[in-house]
Amino acid sequence: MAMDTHRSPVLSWDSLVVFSGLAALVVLAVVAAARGDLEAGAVAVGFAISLGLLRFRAGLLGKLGIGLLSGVTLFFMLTAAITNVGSGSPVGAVLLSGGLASIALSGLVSAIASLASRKAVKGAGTSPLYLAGVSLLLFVGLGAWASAAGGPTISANDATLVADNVAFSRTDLSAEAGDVTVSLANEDLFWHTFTIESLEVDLPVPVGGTRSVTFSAEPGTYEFKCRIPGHPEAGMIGTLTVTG
Ligand SMILES: [Cu+2]
Repeated sequence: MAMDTHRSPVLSWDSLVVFSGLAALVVLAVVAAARGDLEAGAVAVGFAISLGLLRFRAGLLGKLGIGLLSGVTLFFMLTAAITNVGSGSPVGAVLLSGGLASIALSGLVSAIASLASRKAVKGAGTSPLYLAGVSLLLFVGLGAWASAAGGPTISANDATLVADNVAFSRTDLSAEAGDVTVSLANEDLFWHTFTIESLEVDLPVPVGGTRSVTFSAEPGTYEFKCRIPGHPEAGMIGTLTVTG
């Protein structure tokens, strides 16, 4: 064999950055198109721009962009996947968030490794392959865990809300005084909350998840909102009327 393995590694950090960026772009674009999810579309555009920037200045800005977007995606998707499993969400919701978390893990680490080795000799041997393997294991592990954890458990509720495309399905809720239960299903790719500050109610709901909260309320009107910055301004705000 005359092949020089140092000069043609099986998988380099540089190529893993590109693979991860492309994979994230494709998954996010499909989610954006299939669900009409504006935030997923925005992040997909970010990955597309970063991939384009890889062509300039030795890829510095592109790698920074992919690393940064991957880091944010990893944080949100991994916490979403784990809490989804913990609350028995559908396997599909766990696989979507788990898959994105896996892709983002590989994008983040390969971008850091690639940036760190910019001035060193290119070609990192088998380390990128190990990382790709670890990402795949994370994905398979989350999927298996979700399958074993069983289906969703949704109880009867006084009020049921859906968050879709940075909007609540209803902005007027009513309930009788006493114990009030509200459940929120999040059909977007990013977190939303059901928050009533005056009652100290705060229910974070991850991607694809459904959560319920029970609180006691006296007769009156209460403002509820999603406390993610920018979301109340986008219209995620409403009124709960409690009658005696
Ligand atoms: Cu929100």
